[in-house]
Amino acid sequence: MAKKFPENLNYSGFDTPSRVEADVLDLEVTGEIPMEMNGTFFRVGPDPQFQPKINSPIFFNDDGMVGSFKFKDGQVDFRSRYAQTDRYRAEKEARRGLFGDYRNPYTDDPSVEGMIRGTANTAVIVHHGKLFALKEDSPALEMVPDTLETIGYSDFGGKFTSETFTAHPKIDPNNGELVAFGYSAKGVATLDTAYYVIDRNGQVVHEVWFDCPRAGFIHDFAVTENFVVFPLDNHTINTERLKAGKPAFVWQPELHQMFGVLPRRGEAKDIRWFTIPKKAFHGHTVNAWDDGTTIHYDTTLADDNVFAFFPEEGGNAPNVFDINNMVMRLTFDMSSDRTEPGQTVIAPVMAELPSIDPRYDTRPYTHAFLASIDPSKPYDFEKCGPPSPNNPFNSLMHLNVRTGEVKRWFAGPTCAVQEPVFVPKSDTAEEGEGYLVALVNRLPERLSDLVILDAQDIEAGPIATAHLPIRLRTGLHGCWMPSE
Ligand code: V55
Ligand code: FE
Repeated sequence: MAKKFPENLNYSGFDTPSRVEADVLDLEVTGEIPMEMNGTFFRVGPDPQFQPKINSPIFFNDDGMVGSFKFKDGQVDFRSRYAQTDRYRAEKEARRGLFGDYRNPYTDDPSVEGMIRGTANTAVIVHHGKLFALKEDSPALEMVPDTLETIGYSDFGGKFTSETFTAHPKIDPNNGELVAFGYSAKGVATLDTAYYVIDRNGQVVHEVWFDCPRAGFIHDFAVTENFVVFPLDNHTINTERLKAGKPAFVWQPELHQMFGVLPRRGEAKDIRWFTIPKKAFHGHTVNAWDDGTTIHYDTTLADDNVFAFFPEEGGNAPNVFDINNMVMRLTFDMSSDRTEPGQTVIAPVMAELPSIDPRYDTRPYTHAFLASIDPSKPYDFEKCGPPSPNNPFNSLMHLNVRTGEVKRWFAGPTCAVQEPVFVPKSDTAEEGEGYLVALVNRLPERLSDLVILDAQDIEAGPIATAHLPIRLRTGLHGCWMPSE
């Protein structure tokens, strides 16, 4: 019998389940879409196909819904499709939720025992002409870029044997390599971590297995010309917790943030662990580069547990809106025995979900773009209700990482912004010369807009806004695929 969705912050307001797959040709546009924008903006976020098997407070556990905005000749076409994971297909067949809590197979229906639990809801990337929808507890799910049809989980020619694939692989623009890893690579709560280099044709060319010092989140990582850095945060997971039905991860700040540094073509014996001995929560990698011996790793860093749904043992967690977050540069000196990275503040502002010019990934760079909270700006509580912790951002931000200069565009008192993605103007354009695309949640109208800004002048506001006739729930990460 059909039931209502549980009363739950994640299923209310703008994030009410949508469950709509759509095709909308030639979106209505205010302003002018630049004619040189030829390509597709992909994005993904959670949107449950069915009422969940259990009522859980974790926003990260619903089916991935992939959206594409295809830009051509000044027009934009929208399409959305579910990422058809094994889980999605099993539940569709059963016509109900079969999978239980986040990262907890012990809460599943017995009929799905041993099945890949991934939702493919966290990030999308394009590599060797293929679109991959990613969830860090599962392999990469291959989809067709043009149609958003699902092919299935990929093992990259049989050589990718890790059970998991990060949601934040990096593509090196200099050689086309896809640099990736999986943690809990031999199953949930295992220490095994697998690192892979996949060449521009999708073939695995380097593989390293190592054990992490503890089983915890490694959500993002950093890649430079000569090194990779694995940031291990303060949340840990173990099977006793899962069997007891507790939240999968527990926040243990006394363990401190750890960073495993490996030469990009290194072996397991080469890994060196660094520690930041204070309470902190690293979010996403902005970019990283090295000069041969020193690694510069730019990241967002908060001063407390951003995942309130994974609290301390006993349930203690801060209010998300009280946490201080900033953009930091961590420096790892590989020529000394120091085990603490240097830490300098690039910008002391609340900003997350960074994007850079992809042609500068893994190399020295200047420009970063993020979603941000500008606390000086108003919020229309009356029209919008309480701000959602799933999407607290009211502004897009351009950060010059060399000077620390910040420019922002405020989306308005009834809007929230999602992750911006940078689109280069052309192959030969200078760094940062291009456009910024981002979804705007129009909260009272419950509709979504896609804004397009001149990345070098975001304070001027959108040069074009494509209006969707539907609402796209708060999502996570996106990417741009040029048409050639
Ligand atoms: C994150 C997001 C996830 C997840 C683990 O933002 C970490 C971090 C959307 O799913 O499963
Ligand atoms: Fe992420």
